[in-house]
Amino acid sequence: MNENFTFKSIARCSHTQARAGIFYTPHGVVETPRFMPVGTVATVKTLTPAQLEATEAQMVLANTYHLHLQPGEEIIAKAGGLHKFMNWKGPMLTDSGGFQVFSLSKMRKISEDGVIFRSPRNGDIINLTPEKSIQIQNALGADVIMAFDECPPYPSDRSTIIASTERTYRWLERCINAHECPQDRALFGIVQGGVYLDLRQAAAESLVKLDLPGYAIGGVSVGEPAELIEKIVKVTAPLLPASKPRYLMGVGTYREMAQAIAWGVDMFDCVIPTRLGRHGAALVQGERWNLRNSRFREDFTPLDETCPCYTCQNFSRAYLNHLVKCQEVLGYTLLSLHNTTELIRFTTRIREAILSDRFTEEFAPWLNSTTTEST
Ligand code: PRF
Ligand code: ZN
Repeated sequence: MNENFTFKSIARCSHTQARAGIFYTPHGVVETPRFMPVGTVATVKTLTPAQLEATEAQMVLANTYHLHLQPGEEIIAKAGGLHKFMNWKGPMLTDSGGFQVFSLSKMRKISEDGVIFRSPRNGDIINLTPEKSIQIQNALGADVIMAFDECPPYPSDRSTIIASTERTYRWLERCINAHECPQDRALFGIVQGGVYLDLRQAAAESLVKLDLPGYAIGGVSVGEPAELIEKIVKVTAPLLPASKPRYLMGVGTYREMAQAIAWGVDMFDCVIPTRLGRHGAALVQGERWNLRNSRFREDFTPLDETCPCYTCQNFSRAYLNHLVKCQEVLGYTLLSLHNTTELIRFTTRIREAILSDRFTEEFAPWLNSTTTEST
């Protein structure tokens, strides 16, 4: 057992598999369930670290793919690692880059060895392998690093997913061999398997045997219908060890998080709060509002009266409407600050409900309904 990365479950819901826990890392704790903001290029877009801290963010993400392209891991290592480089003192996690190569680069070739692609920045040929991804992530120095995996598109036929899931397993073995400092950095495995529940189950079972310090569910929210996401999580999460953190990658809508928590998931990440913020939109009590809308022109109330964030405590909807109409940077910062606070607060409210065993009562609207709206 790795004492630097223990996970303690401190309360269980009596109706679902939801749990409240504490994940200990060398840079502090993550109180779960919890939403993790995404800082792709070592910045959570538009927010200073002080503003980020005010959202009650604990663990923050960054991306191997982007940071390898710019500024390069050598520079970040020279700065003393990601924490020092970006001045984030709390826990950090880096994604392995595989998923980003698949979703962001056009010219790519995948083989048993890894993925070869052209840098969108300068056209250089880049060869990203499991070993290279781990080497980059070790140089970046986050607390949690992710296995290099293949995230196939939806839909993919069964034989494609079988081959891809098997390769992801072989890549995981190579990641484990390449990982040099397991006391300082926890390597999480990623369960793939597409929408085929038996393949998900087989992948989960073989990954669990490797006794990693944490497990993620990947390959969801890639365009499949919402009901399928819940089915995949329902089958996969309970197979992952109760004594380790469970992380659902790239998921961060209210409904998907609430449902996944009910199946025992602890951690989430998504670019939604900052992306919406930069598009002039706000998450308000489960809805998405476009602040450009003229209905806000003379609305001098706060975005959300119940929200403790700096934006809601100090500014009106009318002012936010004005800022986004003028495309002022402050508007995007204030909205990103609110949206990030809102999603973290949603997961901490769920955590408190689990602690008092009122999760299913208090969050029934998110758990029962099967409508497909996407907030
Ligand atoms: N793998 C990795 N990162 C990811 C995903 C994945 O499958 C997803 C899928 N939702 C988001 N981010 N490595
Ligand atoms: Zn707010």
